[in-house]
Amino acid sequence: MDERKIILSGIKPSGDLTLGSYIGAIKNWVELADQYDCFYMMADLHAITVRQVPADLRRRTLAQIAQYIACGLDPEKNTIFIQSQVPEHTQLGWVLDCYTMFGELSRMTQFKDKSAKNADNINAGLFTYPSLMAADILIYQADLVPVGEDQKQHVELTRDIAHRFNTIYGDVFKLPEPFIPKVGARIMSLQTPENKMSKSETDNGGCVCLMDKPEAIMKAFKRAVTDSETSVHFDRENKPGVSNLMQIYSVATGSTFEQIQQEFAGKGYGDFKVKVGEAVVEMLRPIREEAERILADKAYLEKVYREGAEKASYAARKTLRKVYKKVGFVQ
Ligand code: ATP
Ligand code: LTN
Repeated sequence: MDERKIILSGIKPSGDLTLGSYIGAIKNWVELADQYDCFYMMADLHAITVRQVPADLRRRTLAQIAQYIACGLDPEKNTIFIQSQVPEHTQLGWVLDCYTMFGELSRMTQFKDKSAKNADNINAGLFTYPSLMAADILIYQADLVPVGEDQKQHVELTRDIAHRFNTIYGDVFKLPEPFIPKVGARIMSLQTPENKMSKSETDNGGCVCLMDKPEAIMKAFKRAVTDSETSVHFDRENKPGVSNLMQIYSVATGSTFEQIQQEFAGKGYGDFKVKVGEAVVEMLRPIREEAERILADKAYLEKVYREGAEKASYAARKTLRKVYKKVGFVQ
C-alpha cells in the first residue's frame, strides 16, 4: 500500500501559462513531486466560467499538458489529467454545492474580481466555482494543495466545507492545507505592478508566458515599470515594480534579496532589468524547447491524458461512493 501523502492542484486553460503560474504553482509541484502521490489537472471545467473560444480552449488544454511535462512533471510518476474527463468531479461538486453557503461564496475575492471584469456574464458557475474546486481537492483526499496566494481563500473554504460535511456524517474528507511559496506567491504585472500577473490579461505587455521567445521576454523586462528612485531594494509598498523584479530574480537565480541588493548597488535600473530578463530567459528556455517537442507528439499526449483520467477516476470513485452512501443515495 502506498502510504504517501497526496497532492492535488490544477490550472485553468483560460490563457497561456505565465511566469506567475510557474513561480506561484508549477515550480513547487515539481519540487514536491518526489515526496507525494500527485494529481495535476487542466481545470477546463473552471475555465468555462468565463466565455472561451472552443478551439482555443482545446488547443490550450493540450499545450498546458505539454508544458506541465516540460516543467518536469513525469507522467509515469504523477497523475496528469483533464478535469472534464473525470466526471466524478462534477458529481461531487453538486453534492458540495448543497453544503456551501451563499454567504461564503459571496465573500470570495476571486468571484468579486471576476464579476467586476465580466459584468455581462456573472453566471452561476462563476459563483459556485469554489465548491467545484473543493470537490477537485476533497475527492482525492488531498493533504496539500500547492497554489499561489490568490487561491488561499478557496482552499480555506474547502476546509470549511469538508469540516461541515464531516461534522454531520463522520470522517469522510481529509482537511487539506494550502502550500504557498515564501517568495513568488504573488508575481505582479510588469506594467502595473499593483496587479497580479494574469494569463487572461496578456495584452498590455505586463505578462510573460512560458512559451515566449527570448526576444519577447527581454523586451517585456526592459520595459518593466519601476519607480523614480535608482536603488534596488525590497519595499513592496513603495517600490512594487522593483520588489516584484527582485522576487522574480531571486527565484530564477537562487539569490537572496540581500545578495541582489549588493549585486546591483550603485548600478541603475537599466542593468538590473536586463539581468532579470536574462535570468528568466535561461530559466524558461529548456521548458519552451521541451514543450514544443512534446506538443508535436500527439499520440504521446493522448496516451498521457487517457491514462491520467483512468487513474484519477479510479481514485475519485472511492470517495464519491462513500459520499453518496453517507448522504442517503440508493446504492
Ligand atoms: P486567469 O487570469 O484566467 O484568472 P491566472 O493567470 O490568474 O488565470 P490561474 O489559472 O488562476 O491563473 O492560476 C494558476 C495557478 O497559478 C494558481 O495556483 C494561482 O494561484 C497561481 N498563480 C497565477 N498567477 C499568479 C501570480 N501572478 N503569482 C503567483 N501565483 C500565481
Ligand atoms: N481555482 C484555481 C484553479 C483550480 C485549482 C483547483 C487549484 C481549480 N481547481 C483545485 C487547486 C486545486 C485557479 O484559479 N488558479
